[in-house]
Amino acid sequence: MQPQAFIFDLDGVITDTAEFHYLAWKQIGEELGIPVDRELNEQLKGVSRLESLERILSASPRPLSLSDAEKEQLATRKNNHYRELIEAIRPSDILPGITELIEAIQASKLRIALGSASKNATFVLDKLGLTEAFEYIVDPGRIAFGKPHPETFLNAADVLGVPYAACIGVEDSEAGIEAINQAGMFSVGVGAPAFLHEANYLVPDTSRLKLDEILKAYLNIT
Ligand code: B16
Ligand code: MG
Repeated sequence: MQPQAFIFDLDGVITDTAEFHYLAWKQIGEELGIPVDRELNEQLKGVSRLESLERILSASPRPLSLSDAEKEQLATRKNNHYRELIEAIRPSDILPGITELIEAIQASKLRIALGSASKNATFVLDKLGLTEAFEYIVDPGRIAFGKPHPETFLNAADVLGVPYAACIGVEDSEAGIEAINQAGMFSVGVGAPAFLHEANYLVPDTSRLKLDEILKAYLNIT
């Protein structure tokens, strides 16, 4: 089958907002007496705000029992801090190689959608000046099951009207790679093999994302 569409993750793939999510959760963790280190953070990438909080609470060294209202408050505080951190994002914060990759995809007449779990995704894309590049942006508020469930990616393909097997998903998170694989799509991972070994094609960082290499790998596997 020939590929027809790319579905991109946002945080950690298009721009380094994954680091800002980490810093914001780390601050909440410090308030709660729960160390949020980079290893725990790998389990938070791609996962919704409330599910991320649940995973942090599960890592607590002492038993914590919080009401739903208290959890909502913590999640809101995390988001307020995150919003402060992303306020200054500019087009120069697009990660290396991404602009070139998007241009190459457009020149090849392939379709492009965004499959992010973040409710801040449209804000970030606007700041980066990239909104127009995406034909469709998944609204995570309308997704019942977040990553690692495949619904985010299936929704993008359904709206584009492209068969799942003709889609290529690009992700920096373990949960996201699982979601793409479960969707029956070709998965491209950006990051370390320790976390992303299930990816069909893996690069260490975004500067290594080259359209011709990705298409070669896709055609070899499908
Ligand atoms: P928000 P992605 C995900 O975005 C992040 O990786 C994850 O850390 C975050 O918790 C999730 O979005 C929800 O984000 O709190 O802004 O709604 O990687 O799927 O683009
Ligand atoms: Mg991500």
